[in-house]
Amino acid sequence: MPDVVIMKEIKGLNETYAEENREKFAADNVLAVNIMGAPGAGKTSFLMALCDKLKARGIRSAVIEGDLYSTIDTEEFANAGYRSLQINTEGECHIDANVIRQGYDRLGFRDGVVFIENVGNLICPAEFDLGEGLRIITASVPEGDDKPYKYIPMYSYVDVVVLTKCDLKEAVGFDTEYFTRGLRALNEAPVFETCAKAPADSWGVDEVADLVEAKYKSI
Ligand SMILES: Nc1nc2c(ncn2[C@@H]2O[C@H](COP(=O)(O)OP(=O)(O)OP(=O)(O)O)[C@@H](O)[C@H]2O)c(=O)[nH]1
Ligand SMILES: [Mg+2]
Repeated sequence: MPDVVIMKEIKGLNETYAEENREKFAADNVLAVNIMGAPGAGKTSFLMALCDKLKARGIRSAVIEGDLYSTIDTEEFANAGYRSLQINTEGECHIDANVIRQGYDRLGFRDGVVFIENVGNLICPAEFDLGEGLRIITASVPEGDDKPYKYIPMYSYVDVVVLTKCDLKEAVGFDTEYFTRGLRALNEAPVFETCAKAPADSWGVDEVADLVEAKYKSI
C-alpha cells in the first residue's frame, strides 16, 4: 500500500509545518485567517470589504492569495495599498502549510491580520491545517442552501460562516433556515449575511470585522 504510506507522510509533515507557522504567527503578533469557499463564491470581494473595515479601525491587514494561475486577485489588493503575495499552485487544488511557511516569510509582515485566500474548492482545503487562528468559509447564496448537507468535512472544519451575495437571496430562493439546520448538525459556527458587490456599499461585513478584531486583540 505505498500510496497510503505516502499520503500519511505528507499529512504528518503538513502538521509539523502548521505547528511551526502557528508559533511564528504568535511570535509576530499576527492573526492568520484562512478564507475558503467555492470558485467565484465572492472570497476576494468580501475580503477587500473586510480589509477596508479593519483599516478604518486601525488594524493592519496583508493578504496571501492562492490560485492555480494568475495574479488577478493579488493585483487588486496591491492596487488598494495592501501588502500582498500571490501563490500559484499550478494545478494543486489547495494551499498547504509548507507553502504558507515560505510565502509568509516573503511577505515580511507583523502586528496585524494575514488573510490567506485559499484556492476555490470545497473539499481539499479542509484537509490541510495551515497553522491559522481562524477559519472562515464564504458560502455564496447562488451556490444553493444544501451545501452543508453535501460538503460535510468543509462545513465541520470552519469557525465562521459568511453568506455572500445576499442581495441575490430572493432571486435564487435561498432558504437560510434550511442552510443553518444543515450546518448546526455539524458545527456551532456563527453565520453572517453579507453583500460586497461594491466594497464601499457592502453590508453585513462590519459584524465579521467585529469578530476578527476581537480575535486579533485576544492573541
Ligand atoms: N451580486 C453580488 N455579486 C458579488 C458579490 N460579491 C462578489 N460578487 C461577484 O461575484 C463574482 C466573483 O467574485 P470574487 O470576489 O472574484 O470571487 P472569488 O471567490 O474570489 O473567486 P475566485 O478567487 O476566482 O475563486 C464577481 O463577478 C463579483 O463581482 C455580492 O455580494 N453580490
Ligand atoms: Mg478570488
